[in-house]
Amino acid sequence: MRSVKAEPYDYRFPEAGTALVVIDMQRDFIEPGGFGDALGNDVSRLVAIIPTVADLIALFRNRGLTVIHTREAHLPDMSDCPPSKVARGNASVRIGEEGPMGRLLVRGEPGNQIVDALAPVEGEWVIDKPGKGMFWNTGLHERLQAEGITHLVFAGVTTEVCVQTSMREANDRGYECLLVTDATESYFEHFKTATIEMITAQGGIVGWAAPLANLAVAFE
Ligand code: C5J
Repeated sequence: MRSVKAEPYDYRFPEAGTALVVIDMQRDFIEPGGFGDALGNDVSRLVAIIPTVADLIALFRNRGLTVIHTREAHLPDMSDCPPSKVARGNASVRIGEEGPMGRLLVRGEPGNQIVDALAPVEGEWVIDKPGKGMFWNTGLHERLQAEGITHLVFAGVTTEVCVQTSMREANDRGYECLLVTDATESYFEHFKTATIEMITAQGGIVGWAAPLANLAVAFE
């Protein structure tokens, strides 16, 4: 077992049974003209974590560990997108509509791709998820179980929406979860802070949190 100095206490993980999950580092959320931008958000906070996420991916890649990338993505016919999700909010362009990078949050569109700096390499898992959480309608739990993965390290965007939802879903399924605090971001600073507090409160009710530097030390 390896051990990371984390909140609320040290996170212990078996290297072979641990996967990295990078949530939704796709152009739709990170680049101007995407879904995040269409909702009126300033995407620059999310752009800033790209180098840290790249270093985190390299840490797992170099050790030959499982790396999972998710994308919030709907089928082109939108049959996996509830009308309530399309109607929600006051977006200048809605989910499924044509934006500057193609149809928003639709599989295969340019905006639905992971940003170039973090592009998946051969052998890494790419999970298209129609929900905010990574388990609904994806078959991911079964795949993780088949690989003997028991521990999940989380990064990506946004901290309080898809990252937190996926981490809570994972916690309920019995995975031991660590959030890498400088490899996740929100459009709203206080939401990120609050999410980390919620996750680690009450003795780690959802899981653990630590910066990348602490995780890197654990791998030495
Ligand atoms: C959102 C996400 N915020 N990936 N998606 O709609 O967090």
